[in-house]
Amino acid sequence: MLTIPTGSLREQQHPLVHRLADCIESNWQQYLDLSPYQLPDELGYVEGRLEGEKLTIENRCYQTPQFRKMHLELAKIGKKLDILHCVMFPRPEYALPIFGCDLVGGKGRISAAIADLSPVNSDRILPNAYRHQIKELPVHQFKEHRPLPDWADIFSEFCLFIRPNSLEEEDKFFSWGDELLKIHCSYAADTLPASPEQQAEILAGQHYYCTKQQQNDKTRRVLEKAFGVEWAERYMTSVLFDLPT
Ligand code: 18B
Repeated sequence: MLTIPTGSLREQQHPLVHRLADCIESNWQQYLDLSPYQLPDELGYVEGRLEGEKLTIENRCYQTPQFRKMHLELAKIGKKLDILHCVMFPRPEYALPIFGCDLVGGKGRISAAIADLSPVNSDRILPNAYRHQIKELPVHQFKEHRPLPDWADIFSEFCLFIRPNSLEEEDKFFSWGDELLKIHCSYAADTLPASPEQQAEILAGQHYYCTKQQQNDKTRRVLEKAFGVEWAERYMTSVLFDLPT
């Protein structure tokens, strides 16, 4: 069994980032058979400066028989910005949705917390097994739901995008993310490859997902300011949302 290193950047980050990073990795360990995934060499751990603040990016990346790439990225810009970014890209042979999660915060509070299991089949509806289980989860109330931008038509009907308003809401978001991961990882661990026709559809759906995520200007702007336009483009298209082949 592969051992995931403990600690690191998350110890200096917002508690919700820290807890969710640990939770993601423990679900991965518990349900899936992980092996390392090699990111482009110089992009595993990155340091830069943004407006006089130190910017640190730490990437952890794995693959399994069902997942092409499971990426957990933590980033910190001085005291200004704390980020958790996570995407699980299934291999296109499997009819599995894409788990994605982003936490963005700064100065001690989280401003954006988003988690989804995004369908990539042509009808863009989650498999029934997922829908049944998600519908049975406890319904959490949040005071502040945030509107999704135009590019975000990739997300499912269950997509949760909020600004947590209290520790209790942070806990509720954490539990929701944990539940989605448990449903997803346990289903994925037993899933069999799809038919060739379905596989072509899945590949197209994953391409669509990645090209839409690449349009997130808020992510791009942070990276451009710290590392320049070309670097940001390369990072978004080769590390965050590379297209499957
Ligand atoms: N993202 N996010 O991952 N993004 O990567 N993120 C922001 O309070 C980064 C994903 C998503 O309102 C913001 O407004 C950086 C995944 C959505 O227009 C900032 C990295 C998902 C929004 C960043 C990163 C995802 C959003 C603004 C690389 C979903 C709202 C924060 C480490 C599955 C977009 C705020 C909008 C926002 C930055 C979603 C600063 C640098 C996987 C929908």
